Amino acid sequence: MKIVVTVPTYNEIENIEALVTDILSRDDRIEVLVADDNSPDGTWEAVEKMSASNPRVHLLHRTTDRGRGRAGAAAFVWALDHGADYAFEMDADFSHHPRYLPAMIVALENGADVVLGSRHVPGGKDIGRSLWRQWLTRASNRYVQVVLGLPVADCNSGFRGWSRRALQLVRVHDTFSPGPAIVHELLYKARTRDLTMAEIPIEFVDRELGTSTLSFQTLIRSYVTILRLRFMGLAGTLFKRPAERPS
Ligand SMILES: Nc1nc2c(ncn2[C@@H]2O[C@H](COP(=O)(O)OP(=O)(O)OP(=O)(O)O)[C@@H](O)[C@H]2O)c(=O)[nH]1
Ligand SMILES: [Mg+2]
Repeated sequence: MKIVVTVPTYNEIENIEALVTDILSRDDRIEVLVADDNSPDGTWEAVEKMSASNPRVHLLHRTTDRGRGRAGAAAFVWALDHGADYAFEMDADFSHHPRYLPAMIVALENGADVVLGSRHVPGGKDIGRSLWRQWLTRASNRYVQVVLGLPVADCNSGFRGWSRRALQLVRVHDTFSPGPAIVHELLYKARTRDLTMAEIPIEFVDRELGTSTLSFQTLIRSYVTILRLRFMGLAGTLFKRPAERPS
């Protein structure tokens, strides 16, 4: 049994070493893959150093096709290529705490195809963010639920685990979202494949160290991508390689 926990990073030098160490301590079967887009702050060099002395740490050092979505998809493809039975994705800024990994692994072992770390199920929380930001999260969550018809409480969660079969069924090697909308693209594709989804309550904590890469422009682009996903679903083109489509 091999579990690969992937972490997309851009300028996370203040978080990455502590995060990787914490993730590895949660289960002996876990290996970590950091997918870094050539961060100028030395994140990838730090991971490279860790990987030299620890065979459970891996680096995907990306120098082209930058983006959180591209990095996340490439990391899942790496996990499949390296024989992962389960693959997880989580942010590097401790918003997604590794302490939830064991319960999420159990959910997959109990037969879920996809497991989400969820703020919006009983026991889940959104901590440390301004009321405005919490409202924005809830409003955008509602938008995604309605537009894509997703049967989950927290559609925006980027803290997720997948079975190998589920990643193959959503054709993770053939995604197109460049930014954060990758989480919606994969979830929507999972829905169209009738995959079962479980949600584990998490306390989502706002980042304390490092800086956010999320801009207003990225947010708007994600909302447009979500609409496009729905149209593609209706047109039956969701699973055709959409390389020529604009992002
Ligand atoms: N590889 C890669 N990772 C990225 C990129 N942009 C963001 N990330 C990572 O994606 C994860 C989520 O990014 P954040 O900046 O925390 O975005 P957010 O959680 O929506 O915003 P905050 O509320 O400010 O934390 C983090 O682990 C980032 O380091 C990118 O262009 N490439
Ligand atoms: Mg964050």
